[in-house]
Amino acid sequence: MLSRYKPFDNNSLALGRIVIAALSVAFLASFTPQASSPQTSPVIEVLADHDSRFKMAGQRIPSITVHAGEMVTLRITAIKAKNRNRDGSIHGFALLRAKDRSHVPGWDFLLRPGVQEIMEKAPEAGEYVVVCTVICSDDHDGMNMKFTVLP
Ligand SMILES: [Cu+2]
Repeated sequence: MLSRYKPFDNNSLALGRIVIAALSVAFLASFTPQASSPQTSPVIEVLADHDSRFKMAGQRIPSITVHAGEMVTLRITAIKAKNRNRDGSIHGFALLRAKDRSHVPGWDFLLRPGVQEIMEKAPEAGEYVVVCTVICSDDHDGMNMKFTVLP
């Protein structure tokens, strides 16, 4: 008889506990820092030039240095050398590991005439080399540059 008039029976007590638990989780979550998004590098300007060379302003020997895992933004200006691919690309920009010349997934871009912006996540720390993947001229084999990824 009495249980009928109890303000909190077992079911509503259990429900109350669940609500309190849920509120606590929400409350604590509001204080938990968000998972940090990857750092973004400053924009790196590269010229893929008509003489089948990569060039960077202010660098006699161009080389790129970034940090592992950061988002790298490249702004590449491509100017046609002697040849172009059937698909219209005039140079390429692919990343190889220096130690075994193996390709780095995601880092293989074909360049069209003009300016293109590319964003890609930096790979693990190490020494890499950028190579052109379009046979852009007789000098194509020399179209490469150093790419260093710091920890
Ligand atoms: Cu090239």
